[in-house]
Amino acid sequence: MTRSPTPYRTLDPAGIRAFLAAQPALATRLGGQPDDWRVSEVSDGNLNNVFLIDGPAGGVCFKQSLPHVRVDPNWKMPLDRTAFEAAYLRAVRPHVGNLTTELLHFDPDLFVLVVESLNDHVVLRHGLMQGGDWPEAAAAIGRFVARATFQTSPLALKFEASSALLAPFARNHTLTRITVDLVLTDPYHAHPRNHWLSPELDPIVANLRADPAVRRRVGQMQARFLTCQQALLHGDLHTGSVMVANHDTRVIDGEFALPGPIGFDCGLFVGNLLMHLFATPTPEGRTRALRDITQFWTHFRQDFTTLWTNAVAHSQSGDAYAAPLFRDDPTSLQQVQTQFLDDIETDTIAFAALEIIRRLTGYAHVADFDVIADRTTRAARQEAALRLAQDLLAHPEHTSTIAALGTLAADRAD
Ligand code: SR1
Ligand code: MG
Repeated sequence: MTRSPTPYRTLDPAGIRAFLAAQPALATRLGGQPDDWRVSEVSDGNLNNVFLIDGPAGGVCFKQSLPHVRVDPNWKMPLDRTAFEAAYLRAVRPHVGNLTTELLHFDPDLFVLVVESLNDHVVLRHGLMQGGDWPEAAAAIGRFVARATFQTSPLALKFEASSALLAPFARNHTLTRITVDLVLTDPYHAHPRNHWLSPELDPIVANLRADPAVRRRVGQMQARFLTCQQALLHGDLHTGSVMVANHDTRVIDGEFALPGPIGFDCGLFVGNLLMHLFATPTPEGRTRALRDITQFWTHFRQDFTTLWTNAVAHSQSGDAYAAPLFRDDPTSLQQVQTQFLDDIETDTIAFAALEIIRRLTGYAHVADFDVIADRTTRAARQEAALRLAQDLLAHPEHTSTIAALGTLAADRAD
């Protein structure tokens, strides 16, 4: 029998109750009767409706694509993003376990995604802005990126398998277009979507756009993003895509997933930690941000290398750097690993700079600098972050490691 599709409609709280009541596993998870369930809207990102539903026995998180950008109903958008998020969870959860959320249900007609509820958690960005500290979180994100990218790359998979895994995500055109425009292009020319703290930042924005070295590096990174399909990426790994609680860190919101350069995921996370470093008003906050950047990178690099070494040793590696060539030559293996990870480090620094520039001068800003009440101080901190980003793009040879980046950023932020 063929299933007749339910026409799409945006569900309100009553519709959400009815939808969940019709799914026996979800209704059991919540317990009691639909009228007992508390439905609270917690939409925080730019794109989707998100609700938490709590019942007598437990909770779930409900997310639905809208036919437009949530924060701009005039910006129409196809609905398929939650389908990509569901596919991303299916692809990476076996490798990362509880570093992300459990997928409980996906409805392909209503574009509804239901995942486990993280009631005890806060969004990392919000927590950091309030002066909170989660000393294990950055290391956990480093492990997440290492596992999610290594295991979906041809380093771990035969080419037939990596190709079959990555191909559907190469069709995530709607959200990849957002990234190409909003992250990689718009901030470098006049575009009506751009905005910034004006007039204070007008000179630095003009200077950035007029810098030919910046233009050349941005062009290189556009090409890298679009042509270097190393692994399956999360695609939007900023501090708003991470939820934290004591001893528990989860990556959420994988709707931007696409095949791409691993340094893109690393760079977005590092770029957001750098913005927090420039925005946080206390020396202790800045020390913690620097620690988090170091922890993230150290754990990413260590875990990625260990996964790779073990895969080769057990002849379980993929078709890139194939085990028969390297199994009995640990010196060469170490050399190619170092080069591979150094290249990711270079990409990470450039993508971190691009993320800072787009979050301060493009369409979608971040709240981190809002903690600075005084406008002159806020402008000065944002200008310092933008100058750092410009220098990273114009002179990549001056700052070639995350360690050097941390030292430079701490110096400029003090
Ligand atoms: C219109 S979407 C704007 C931004 O929000 C998302 O979280 C991504 O970061 C995107 O660039
Ligand atoms: Mg998001």
